[in-house]
Amino acid sequence: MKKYFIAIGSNWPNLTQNSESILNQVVQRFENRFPLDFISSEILKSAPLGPQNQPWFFNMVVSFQSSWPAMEMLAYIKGLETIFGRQLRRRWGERELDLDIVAISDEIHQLGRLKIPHPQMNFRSFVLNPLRECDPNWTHPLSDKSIHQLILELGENEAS
Ligand code: PH2
Ligand code: MG
Ligand code: MG
Repeated sequence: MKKYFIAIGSNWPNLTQNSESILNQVVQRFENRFPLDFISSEILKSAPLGPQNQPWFFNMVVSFQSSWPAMEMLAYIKGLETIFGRQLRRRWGERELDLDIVAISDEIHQLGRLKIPHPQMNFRSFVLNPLRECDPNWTHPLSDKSIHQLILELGENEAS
């Protein structure tokens, strides 16, 4: 068993649901499928990183135990993005649903197209803060920094 941390984001409605409703539906799917030690953070609203002419994002993180290999989990979350109406648009642009594997216990994957921990996580407070809600004891396996330390450092960089 290993502990998955998955970031969920949305800033665009699909045909039938707004972003908040999409997030709640997705959380339910994850909880039904992966009930073991399932935890979800609060939903937070954050200003868009990247192009500014798009709505604010709704972001959160869920964590749970699973023995699934990373590539199977990647296929599963890509399937969910499709189910919830994800359309191909500009990079870092608006999206109905974005699911990213942020971390898997203390695993490091650096080869191929799946990088774990997510290379951008340290720069994203909308990932770090919800992750800390799920597991305040998580440590980044590459830098050995605690989640608390990463949040402090991000705050210092943003202030400068
Ligand atoms: N995701 C992006 C690009 N920009 N900004 C916020 N606030 N939240 C996101 O989840 C996000 C973003 C591409 O994945
Ligand atoms: Mg993303
Ligand atoms: Mg993504």
